[in-house]
Amino acid sequence: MENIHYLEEQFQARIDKGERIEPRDWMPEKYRKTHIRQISQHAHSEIVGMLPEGNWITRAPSLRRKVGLLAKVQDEAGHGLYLYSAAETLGISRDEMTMQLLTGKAKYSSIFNYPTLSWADIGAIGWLVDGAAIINQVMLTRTSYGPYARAMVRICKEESFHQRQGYEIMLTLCKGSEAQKAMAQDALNRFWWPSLMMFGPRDEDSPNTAQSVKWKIKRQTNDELRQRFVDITAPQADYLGITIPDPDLKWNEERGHYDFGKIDWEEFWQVVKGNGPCNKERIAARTDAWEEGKWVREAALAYAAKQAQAVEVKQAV
Ligand code: BYC
Repeated sequence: MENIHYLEEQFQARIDKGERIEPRDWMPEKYRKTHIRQISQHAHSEIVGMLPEGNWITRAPSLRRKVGLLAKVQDEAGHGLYLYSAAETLGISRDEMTMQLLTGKAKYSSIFNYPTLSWADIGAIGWLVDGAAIINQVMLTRTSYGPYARAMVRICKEESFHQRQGYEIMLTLCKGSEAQKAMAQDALNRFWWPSLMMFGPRDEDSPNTAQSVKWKIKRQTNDELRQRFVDITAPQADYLGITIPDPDLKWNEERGHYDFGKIDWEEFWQVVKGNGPCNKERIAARTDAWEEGKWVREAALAYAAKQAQAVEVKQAV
């Protein structure tokens, strides 16, 4: 017991000094579990996040838009893979993580349970969802667990391209016909509040924040990041000439921040619990992908076994 306390103190001292924790280093069990939870949920979000956008690849309005969207969706797959690999360094397998997603044990971001109804939604997702993701993830490039922090560096570079492609879609629509501008406004109306929810519950309702800040997993709280997102995004909406659907959104000179209205937390928890507009559809799509990929996994294993056997025979000769 004494020994554990000593190890924990040493561990906290390393974190306080700003040292990175690496896979073979001693770490408290809860630190390991928190990382498995967060990194795997982050990976699942990247993979599930491909679905609402993939929905528009065949219907992108031009070849240029199609190529851009294809590249973005492929990037999300890459992000999922780096993150699953980072989580595997903590002693969980990719199969176990997949099972946790498919059985509802592991969460993924609430935002991907909303439908993409028009092409403007692809613009709004790039602008708002990737914009929110960057704000959260730039913080994570300095997170205390080495493999996670390193994965985040590349992910953030790609997310910044995603955000720009989304904003450029919005800009084009807002400079277009009345109908196109109305489509952009409608997408903003539907994606604004769910984007604010991406940052997670209010700090006072966030059970994980205090410990995660102490371990420098999180360097800023959910509310701090949400405020930063509003401060950055409100002027961008003004530039587009469309209106954020919040009558209480107002610059507060004294605070040096935008004030904003109340988030519907009941909606957030309903979506997190599986009752959002597309939760069932998203999990069904991932379950199909898992089942349809079975033969590929089996073929890869059979091939690896055959190769290993061939090496054994060669060594025996
Ligand atoms: N949706 O104590 P809290 C992207 C859960 S971007 C669903 O504050 P924590 C992408 C939370 O897991 C999106 N669940 O938790 C972008 C916890 O439940 P459990 C992914 C949520 O972990 C564009 C409970 O609520 N980004 O991938 O300290 C295209 C209490 O919350 C949500 C990341 O995953 C939510 N929005 O803070 C494609 C970033 N919010 O686990 C893809 C990494 C909270 O105890 N993750 N919950 O059962 C994080 O930074 C943190 O995990 C969070 C939550 C800020 C999200």
